[in-house]
Parts: sequence; C-alpha cells; structure tokens
Amino acid sequence: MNRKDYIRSILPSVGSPKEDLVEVFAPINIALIKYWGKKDRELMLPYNSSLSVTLKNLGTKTKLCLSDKDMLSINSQIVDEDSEKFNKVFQFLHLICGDDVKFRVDTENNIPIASGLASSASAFASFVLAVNALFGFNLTPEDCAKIARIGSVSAGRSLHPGFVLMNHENDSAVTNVLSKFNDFCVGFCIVSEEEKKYKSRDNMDYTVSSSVFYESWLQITKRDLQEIYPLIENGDFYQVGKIAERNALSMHASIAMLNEEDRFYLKSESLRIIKKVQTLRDNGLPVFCTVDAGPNVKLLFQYKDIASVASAFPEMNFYEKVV
Ligand code: 2P0
Repeated sequence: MNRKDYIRSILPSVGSPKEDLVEVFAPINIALIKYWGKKDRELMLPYNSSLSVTLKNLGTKTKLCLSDKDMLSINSQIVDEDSEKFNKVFQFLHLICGDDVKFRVDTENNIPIASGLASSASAFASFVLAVNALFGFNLTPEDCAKIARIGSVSAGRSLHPGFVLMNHENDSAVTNVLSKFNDFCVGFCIVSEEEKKYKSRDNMDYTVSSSVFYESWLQITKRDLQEIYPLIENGDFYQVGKIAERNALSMHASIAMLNEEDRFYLKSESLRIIKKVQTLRDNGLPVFCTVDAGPNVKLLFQYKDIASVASAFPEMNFYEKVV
C-alpha cells in the first residue's frame, strides 16, 4: 500500500470546509524509550516501539484557512516556497486533503525548532488537528495519530496526553499507558538553538544502514521497553529514570560509532550536563536525563525536588510538570 491509499483507508473522503479559519495547539512529546530507524519509509513504520510523555504547554500553535495559493509562516517568518520545509508541510496537507485545495498555514512554536526538541512532532500533530477542525472530519485521536505519523513518526505520539506507547507490532498504533505518576517533570537545558546539520530522518536511515551497533540497539530497546512499562504503571520514578537515561545513551552510542563523527549529536556541553546529572544522583538527588536528535539535554525529576533541581541546574531554561 502507498501512503495515499493508507490515508484514504482512514479518511475516505474530504468534502468541503466547515470553518473559515481554525486555530489549534499540539504539544511536543519526549520519548523515554526512543524510536530510531524506519522499516517502511513509505508508511513511516518504525523498526522499534517507543514510549513517550506528552507535554502540556510547550508545542506548536497552528492557524489554518483556505487560500488562493499555499503560504506558510513559522514564528511570523514567511517560508520560501522552494524550501524543503515548505514542500514537506504542503506535501503532507495535500496528501490528506487533495491537490486542488490551497492553504495558508501560520505556525508559532514556543520552543526552539529543529534542535532536537521534537518540534516536528508538535507541528505535524497540529496540522492533523487543524485539517480535522477545518473540514469537520471527526477523526478519532487514534486515526489522527496514524495520519500524523505519515508526516513525522513521533507526531503520532503527540496526539495523546500523558504516557504514550507507539507499538511497532500493531501498525504503530498509539495508546495511553495508565500510570500512578502525578509529579513527573521534564526540564530543558538548551545547549544550542542552531539547526542541526543532520536531520533525524537522514541520520536514523544512515544508522540503520551503517551502524554495526544497530542490531544491538533493537535488542536493547526491546528489553528497555519491557522493563519500563510496568514501572511507569506503578509510578516507580527511580527505575523509570534509570531505564530512560540508559535508553537515550544507547541510541546515541549507535550513532557515535559511525564513520562520520559529525553525525553524533552530543556536544561537550551536553556530555558535561549528563555527567553532572549522574554525579548529583550519586549524591542523593533523584534526577535523570534524556537526549534526542540534538545536543539539548532534558532532565527528568519529580516535582517534590524542583527547588533542589532548579538550584543545582542553572542550565535548566524551563520545565514542565507533565503528569
Ligand atoms: C523519538 N526522535 O522517539 C526519537 C528519539 C529523535 C530521537 O522521533 O523521520 O522527527 O519525521 O519520523 O520523528 C525524531 O525523529 O523523524 C524522533 P521522522 P522524527 O522521539
């Protein structure tokens, strides 16, 4: 099946818009068990399952209306229609709604974009929510997630709140993971806001084809998911943090051992913060970290420790209590 038929199997017909202008918001999500590598690029199906937590207030706000021609702005800057970003956005919207309809899309991100802070997830999730509202499709969150995944795999996870599993053995469907946590926090240490040289899409393809450690990554991540799932249900912060941190470092290890050292995302400042997390933990502060496709480090901690974490980490720019 190609992606066009896949979308039509979820959304058989488009119809005409029910609204003139819609405004929606979709949050970013942070994976505790990372997705890294696609087995099917056409249908955007990952090699491994992933488990994330969806944020509440950090993400992408999108305004969408019909227009005479396709127009895109990101953070109030008009995007060049010959750019890769422009094409990626409108290929996705036309795949869902057909080629005849033209859109004006205005997005605002309250996080730095393209620096490993998962903004493509919130952007593509917001596009699906926006067309769903504009045309009155009445898609379920599960169907929205399947469509969003075609734009960017991690976007599928942003359409559910709290802890979310994307199961690669079940059409990469997403489901909520019920949990006893009520004070789980994610903090952000912005090491760099530069756009990364290697996008996650290219870098994960390269890892799949070139890393001798890719098979090991798949085994590690399968084990980590099996172990973390019941711990999330039970709200065991220390063990969840431990597995999330080792999962992220295993993903970066599979990238580090490539021939091209430029593909490694961590900078010396990222490594310094990771080391500091580990030292503070040895000294009794329950804090862990995770890192995505960029140098920025995310801290995982409990709200009861916010004062200690904030004073120990002046590097933390902002945080959210996510559940
Ligand atoms: C994740 N990342 O699970 C992993 C961990 C980055 C590291 O999903 O090609 O933007 O659009 O599916 O989803 C970032 O990759 O890549 C990502 P595509 P995506 O959050």
